[in-house]
Amino acid sequence: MVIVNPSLLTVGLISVALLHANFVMSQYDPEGHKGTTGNIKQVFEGRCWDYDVTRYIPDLPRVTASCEELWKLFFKAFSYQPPCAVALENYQPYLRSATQIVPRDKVLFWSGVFSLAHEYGNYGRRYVTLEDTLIGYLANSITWCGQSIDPGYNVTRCPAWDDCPLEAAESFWAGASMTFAQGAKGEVLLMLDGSNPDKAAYRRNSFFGKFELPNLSKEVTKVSVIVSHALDKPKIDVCGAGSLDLLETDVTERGFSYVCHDDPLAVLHLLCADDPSSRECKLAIKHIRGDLDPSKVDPPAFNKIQEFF
Ligand code: NFD
Repeated sequence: MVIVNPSLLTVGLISVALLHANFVMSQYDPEGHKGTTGNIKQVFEGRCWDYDVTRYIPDLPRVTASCEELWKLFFKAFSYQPPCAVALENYQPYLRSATQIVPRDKVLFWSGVFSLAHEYGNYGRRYVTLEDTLIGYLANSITWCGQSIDPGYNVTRCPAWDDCPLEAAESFWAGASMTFAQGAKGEVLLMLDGSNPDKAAYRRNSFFGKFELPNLSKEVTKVSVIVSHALDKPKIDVCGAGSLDLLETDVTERGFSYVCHDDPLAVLHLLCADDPSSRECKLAIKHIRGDLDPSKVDPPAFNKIQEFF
């Protein structure tokens, strides 16, 4: 029988964590090699019209360029070109025309936690991600690449990002990430995955590490980090150790202040809403109701209480 110090248990229960499969959901399918998304022009322009009507985020400035103009600039950047040789600069006219400056203290970056970050940001209402801005919204989760012959884009197969250094979509996201970081102001938030056995939470070669952190504007004061952990899974990367140590160094060397929180309650509650039957969420519920027998529960993997926001 495991005897648990009740105060330890209390603290541990509150530091419940996250899941991998659920919050690492994004559009990337390594085996996919799909061609350019069907009806890409209509999808792009339709999204653009809809962004102004139903997706409009009150604090973000409206873009003056028309949806047709934006499509032309985006298409020109990669069409009729080899898919592996699209320079970041090609997207500059589109990026310049579609840029919106995000209000101070509202920018949210993420690595490995696509779904969770967008849920936490409430799709632009609490925090604004690149994909909540028009630049990212129009391109998110679609595939594209060029070819020299008509119609100028390949409908059957686009290379994987890892197959070539300047893949059409990878160059886009690099340029978009830089632009997004250059416009950030005040305190920025970064959400990371602390439960991936194959990828460190912070990597210098991630888009965040390569294109966002190095391009943060001088108007940024602080980088506030949330490390999320999959519910009932080992906590591999935590604040103050491993890759988070490296992140603190990289952030403070650039003159920003740094703070890091493992599994803040607001994030934990989101995870428990998706997976209330996980062991950690069930324990938390029992604890809240006061009907937990401490002698029957193993201590959690780490014991930090995080009161955050
Ligand atoms: P990540 P991160 N091949 O989760 N952002 O820090 C293909 F095809 O590791 C947004 O690198 O975090 N896709 C988007 C890949 C894309 C590959 C890039 C690969 N080898 C950057 N590697 C976006 N919305 O798609 C990674 N990906 C794709 C900006 C895959 O879709 C955001 O502002 C994965 O979900 C955010 O702050 C996504 O790239 C940061 O950079 C992110 O990879 C996230 O890039």
